Amino acid sequence: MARGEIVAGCLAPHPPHLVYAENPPQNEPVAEGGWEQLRWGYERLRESLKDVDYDAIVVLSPHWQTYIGTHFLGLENFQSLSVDPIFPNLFRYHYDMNVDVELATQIHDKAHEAGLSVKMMTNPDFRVDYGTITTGHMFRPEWDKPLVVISSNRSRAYYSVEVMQEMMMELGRVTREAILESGKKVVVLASNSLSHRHFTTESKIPEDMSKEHITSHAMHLWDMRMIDYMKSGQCQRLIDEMPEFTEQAIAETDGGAFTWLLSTLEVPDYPAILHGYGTIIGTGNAIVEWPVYQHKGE
Ligand code: 2X7
Ligand code: FE2
Repeated sequence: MARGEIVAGCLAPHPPHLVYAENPPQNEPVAEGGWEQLRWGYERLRESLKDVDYDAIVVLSPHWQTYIGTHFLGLENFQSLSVDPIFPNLFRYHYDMNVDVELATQIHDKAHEAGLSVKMMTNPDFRVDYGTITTGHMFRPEWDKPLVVISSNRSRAYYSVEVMQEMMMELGRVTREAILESGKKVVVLASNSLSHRHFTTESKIPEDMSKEHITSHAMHLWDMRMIDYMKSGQCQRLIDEMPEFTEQAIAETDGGAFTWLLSTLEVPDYPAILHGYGTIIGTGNAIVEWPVYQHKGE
């Protein structure tokens, strides 16, 4: 069997506002647009990968929170209505999602062998979190590729950012190994915002873009610093500064997805492609691609 490969890795944030503003048939609320900078960013990401061949999408979402170990969706199909608990006015999405259970089990088993606490989630009534669904929809609205969905074990909340990083570096390493052994071509996605300080009230028309901006200059500076490292291929600095960034920018990197992503890509030293940056209810969001397919054989 040919060796598998990770063809690309992406930072692919999941504010439900993006799906709301797109008005897809699966979502009940209706919007007059909004957050175009980010939605155009997702368009550019999809365009960039349109000729890249892959079999499955592996995503880690901070909104599937499992406090005892890392869990993996473990059934072939999940269908239900997903409602955002904070923004039920924006996100009531009817999803129908297929899972690559074989690959999920391979990653699960590798993680188990490495001593990580893991579990396959096989409850047919389980409701998939809105982070996974929003990233899944914005990355590939056709839903025609199977997903592997990985939970966030919140080790930052139980221990510290440093412990979280160690665990996510290891989870990323075994994810990569399992993918290479699987023979499959895969895209890996970290579903998270950067700075994550929200406004505490919503404007009357949520998509009124005259009200949208970053919550503070400090958050902006942190986001730009991290993006600069991505664009200049300095991912080790991202890892090194993740503790300060996560704490000072209240960043959604606390869920471990970004550290895990960088580890699956072996902490790249080549430039990432920034497809878009924008704020959503004050949080900072970047759509970024590491085009591994361009660096084959290096
Ligand atoms: O989950 C989110 C998020 N990360 C950022 C902004 C708004 C809503 O939901
Ligand atoms: Fe979030």
